[in-house]
Amino acid sequence: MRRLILLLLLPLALCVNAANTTNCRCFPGDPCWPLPQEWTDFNTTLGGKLISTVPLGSVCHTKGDFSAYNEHACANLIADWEFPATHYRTCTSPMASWFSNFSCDPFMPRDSPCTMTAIQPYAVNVSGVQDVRKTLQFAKDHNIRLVIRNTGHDYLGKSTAPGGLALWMHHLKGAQYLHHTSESYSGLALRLGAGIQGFEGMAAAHAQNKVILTGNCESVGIAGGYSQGGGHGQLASRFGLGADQVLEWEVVTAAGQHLIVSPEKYSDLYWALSGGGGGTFAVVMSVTVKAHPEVSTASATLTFSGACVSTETFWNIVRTFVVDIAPLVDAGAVAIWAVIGKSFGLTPISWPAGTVDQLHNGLASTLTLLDQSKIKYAYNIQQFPTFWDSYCAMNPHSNITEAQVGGRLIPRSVLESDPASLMKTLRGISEMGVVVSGVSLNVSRSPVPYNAVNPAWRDAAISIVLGTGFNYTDREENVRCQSLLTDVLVPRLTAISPDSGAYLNEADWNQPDWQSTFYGSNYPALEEIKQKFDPDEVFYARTAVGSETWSEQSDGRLCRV
Ligand SMILES: Cc1cc2nc3c(=O)[nH]c(=O)nc-3n(C[C@H](O)[C@H](O)[C@H](O)COP(=O)(O)OP(=O)(O)OC[C@H]3O[C@@H](n4cnc5c(N)ncnc54)[C@H](O)[C@@H]3O)c2cc1C
Ligand SMILES: *[C@@H]1O[C@H](CO)[C@@H](O)[C@H](O)[C@H]1NC(C)=O
Ligand SMILES: *[C@@H]1O[C@H](CO)[C@@H](O)[C@H](O)[C@H]1NC(C)=O
Ligand SMILES: *[C@@H]1O[C@H](CO)[C@@H](O)[C@H](O)[C@H]1NC(C)=O
Ligand SMILES: *[C@@H]1O[C@H](CO)[C@@H](O)[C@H](O)[C@H]1NC(C)=O
Ligand SMILES: *[C@@H]1O[C@H](CO)[C@@H](O)[C@H](O)[C@H]1NC(C)=O
Ligand SMILES: *[C@@H]1O[C@H](CO)[C@@H](O)[C@H](O)[C@H]1NC(C)=O
Ligand SMILES: CC(=O)N[C@H]1CO[C@H](CO)[C@@H](O)[C@@H]1O
Repeated sequence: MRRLILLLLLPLALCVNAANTTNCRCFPGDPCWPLPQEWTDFNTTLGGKLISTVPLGSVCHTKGDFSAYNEHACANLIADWEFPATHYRTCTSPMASWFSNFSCDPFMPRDSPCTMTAIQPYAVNVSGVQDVRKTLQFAKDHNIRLVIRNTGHDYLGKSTAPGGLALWMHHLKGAQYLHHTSESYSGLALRLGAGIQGFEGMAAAHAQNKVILTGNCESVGIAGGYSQGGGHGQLASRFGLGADQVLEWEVVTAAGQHLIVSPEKYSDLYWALSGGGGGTFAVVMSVTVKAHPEVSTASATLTFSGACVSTETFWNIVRTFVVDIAPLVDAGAVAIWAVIGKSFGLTPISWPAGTVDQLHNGLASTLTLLDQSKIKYAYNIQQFPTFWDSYCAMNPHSNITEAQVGGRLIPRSVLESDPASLMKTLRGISEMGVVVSGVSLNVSRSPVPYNAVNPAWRDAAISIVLGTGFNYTDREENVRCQSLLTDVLVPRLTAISPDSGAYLNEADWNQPDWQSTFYGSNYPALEEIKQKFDPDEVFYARTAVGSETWSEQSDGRLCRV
């Protein structure tokens, strides 16, 4: 009897093996792709939480599998396109449109076909640990590419998976205020569900008269790519990066284990998750972060145009600003600034625990030069009773970034020893019509926190992000701008900062040597931890640790190299 079963099973097993002789993830249309009934059964085990994705732009198209043209709905979609909420409310739409690959693009002619090859066809609307476990199992059983999606802010396409299945974390919205006691920290903390976004986390902290680290863009998630990838914000000079705030991660591992991970328990996984990048080590269900006391905050915005002065004068003022704010930054301030052509905007500089007088003094050299150059400027400086008030009043609402980006962390040593060559480089880039933005901050910490944050962050004075425009209708132009970033612009920044790196969340997705650039000397250790906790490589994200063992084909199919 036993022998008979074996004999019966043998051809079946062969058949399963033959299902894919190539080393690729199963792709829609392949014979190995689950049958409609299998998806339905999977949906039943999930209690109906499986979503068959419909591309956002379907209402703007008359052709293709997903076309559902509706003039009014399409006009509304285009009007709201730049708002992050248009995308983060969906389980598919990436804010970096490059990763939708111009399919179902609302800006394309309405008769251009709406298909869905570049984004994931299915998502699971996660509401708990069991949903994650079942999805992991289904993806493993059917050899399907899995991706973790939170808000879709990612610039590098890490939350988008052609032919894949997404774990959509957005609805895990719990927030809990607590006392946390461990060997390394004893104090107040917030436990935040994986779907909590900056504005919700800040509000939860504010309700207790506390603050937590969040991004400048209020809709970036906290537990996902932000805290796992580093995470800067206006409190970073005072308290460190987002990853430095993490006390505990609640995770589900690739093997389906539900763990609480901390510097004391599963310390290697804690280390990797805290700065080693999202989407690759485990599925985070919630994060517990330090909550800090509120403080009175001084903050200022400054904008001016150099249209009526020489380029020389304009950049001399920019240099004065960038160099002379260093003492403010060391004392706890963070400045968010940008140069677009001959316009400069500081939006804002904020200094928790600083005073308006001190802040004004720190900006005095810049203002004096503006006066001497007879440049009109808009300057607004205020003292706020709390950081919350400052953030609400001074921080502009962020739209999605309609640009392709490249970035570099500029070390403090470059700013101090050779500001002239830094400025020459930035000016050269700016004169090519590229947006140059900077976040000036000081996240040096002593001792260096126990986590996998790229060591280049600890020496950095500025995180520079370059933006070449994004054209929704001209793919070739974007390809050209992308090559410009990869081949010309970012290398110029690298040339003046050869030993530094880049912020893995705000960088060129095509960055050569991304392992050392994004992760620094931590890469080998991160690879080992990836091997240990995800030996079958269930988790894959572009430029994530371990992702070099896969390559994406032109149709989006993921294959082992
Ligand atoms: C307009 C804009 C402004 C920004 N401002 C800032 C800023 O001020 N400071 C800053 O540091 N960054 C900023 N960023 C970058 C931001 O931190 C990254 O885009 C980050 O990856 C977003 O994380 P998310 O979870 O919200 O997004 P997603 O795109 O959904 O996910 C990003 C990555 O995290 C992974 N991930 C998400 N959730 C989980 C989870 N629960 N478990 C495991 N992995 C997960 C995903 O798989 C993916 O790899 C900004 C981005 C944009 C577009
Ligand atoms: C899953 O089931 C729910 C509830 O029955 C249904 O609304 C949804 O459309 C189903 N999803 C798929 C992909 O069929
Ligand atoms: C943000 O997007 C909205 C909607 O597209 C637009 O009206 C607004 O001008 C944008 N704001 C900025 C600062 O670009
Ligand atoms: C996802 O699940 C949440 C509950 O966790 C529910 O409120 C929401 O409507 C669901 N969204 C979709 C698109 O199914
Ligand atoms: C940060 O500030 C401290 C002084 O508080 C200084 O010693 C250190 O060099 C600064 N680091 C950077 C990278 O600016
Ligand atoms: C995008 O490209 C098209 C075609 O080349 C061009 O007509 C259009 O002006 C471009 N749009 C922008 C915003 O640059
Ligand atoms: C993206 O678009 C290009 C050009 O249309 C196409 O060749 C390619 O297969 C697409 N890739 C994906 C992942 O959809
Ligand atoms: C049986 C099966 O699904 N085979 C697929 C394996 O992957 C290749 C692409 O690499 C597909 O073409 C096959 O259809």
